[in-house]
Amino acid sequence: MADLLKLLLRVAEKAANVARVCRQEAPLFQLLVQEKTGVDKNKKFVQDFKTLADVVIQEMIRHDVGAQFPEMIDHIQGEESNKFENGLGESVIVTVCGTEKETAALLATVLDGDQTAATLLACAIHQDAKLTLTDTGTDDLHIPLSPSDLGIWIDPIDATSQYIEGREEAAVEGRLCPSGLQCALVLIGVYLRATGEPVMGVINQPFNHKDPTGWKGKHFWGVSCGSVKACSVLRPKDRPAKTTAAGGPGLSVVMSSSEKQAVKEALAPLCGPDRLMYASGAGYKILCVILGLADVYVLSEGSTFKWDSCGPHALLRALGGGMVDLKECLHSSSSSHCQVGHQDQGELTYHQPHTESTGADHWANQGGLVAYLNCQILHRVIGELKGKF
Ligand code: 2IP
Ligand code: CA
Ligand code: CA
Repeated sequence: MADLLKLLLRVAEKAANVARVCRQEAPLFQLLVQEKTGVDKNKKFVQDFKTLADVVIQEMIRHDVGAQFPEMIDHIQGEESNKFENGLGESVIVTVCGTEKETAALLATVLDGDQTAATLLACAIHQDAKLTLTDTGTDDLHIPLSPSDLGIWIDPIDATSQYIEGREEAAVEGRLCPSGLQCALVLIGVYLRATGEPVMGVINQPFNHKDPTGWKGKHFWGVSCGSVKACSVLRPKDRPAKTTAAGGPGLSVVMSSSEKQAVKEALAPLCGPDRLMYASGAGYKILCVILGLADVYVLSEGSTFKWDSCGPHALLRALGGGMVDLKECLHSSSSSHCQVGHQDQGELTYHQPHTESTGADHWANQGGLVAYLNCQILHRVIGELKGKF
């Protein structure tokens, strides 16, 4: 299934292009940043263009994966639904059509006849990403998976608020970006339908850095399938010491700035000075752990969803780490997560909805989570949090 990985890298790059085009092309950018005003209130398309960008990206990924792997088409899910209501109250199913012209015509109906915006968007959707896959290490990979056993979770754009706001923060080497365009990510995760185990993940950061020609992206991938573990990111033990969070005084923890005070206070004593950090975007915080910019990401609320965590979770597992349900770990009497045979205790899975919940909460990571690379550190964090909130 190295073909699937290559395809996901390509579609994620195409998704990143669509995200960049929406900010670069004036007619699309204006729609993206429109504020809700009195006059526009009934024109749902204007307020919801950001949702349309998400829907279009998700459908494009679904279309391209389904075309190459028809066995998977009914098992590709994401944050968005493809049903969209235009300014006239008509419901339109957004799909990627056979030709660019047809897609543009369909998008124009959603965009209340805005041909310019529809044409620009259709062009980006139908453009084949020129992603050079040399040096990614995917060529020699043999991944023992079959498409009919797999499902996919997509978050077309994570940290949408940062994407819309569009602040251009300068990145500092070895430090995370607390907010700004860098936090916006395209997330694609593949899991086993039978067990819900995440086995392959692709993360594309459309706005990684800016050069004189504009924003440039970066992609990351990982595979964790039985004994096959491979990742585009170096394993912690192979990293140059100064680029990692480990080794300094105390742990480094990344959280949402809206995290509970009790959790912040409980973890502060474990952390070194300035090492209790805050950043936007659930996917971006997990990426910070993957890259060693933080030891753990702790979230005490059920405010993330399967599409936020599946892809990045596969990269953590490829590097020997993982992501657990925080509530489950806090209530478990066992401390055996690191012991052989108990590796998967508390690990999040991706195949079972919470049938008692409604809407998006069906697929929430309800018990909160901890993302980690080192399970000894996970233990310390869980031990510290027990009984504290
Ligand atoms: C959001 C986004 C938010 C995050 C939230 C996610 O996804 O990643 O930034 O909150 O949990 O569901 P926070 O930044 O406080 O961690 P989206 O942008 O796709 O709605
Ligand atoms: Ca999200
Ligand atoms: Ca999203």
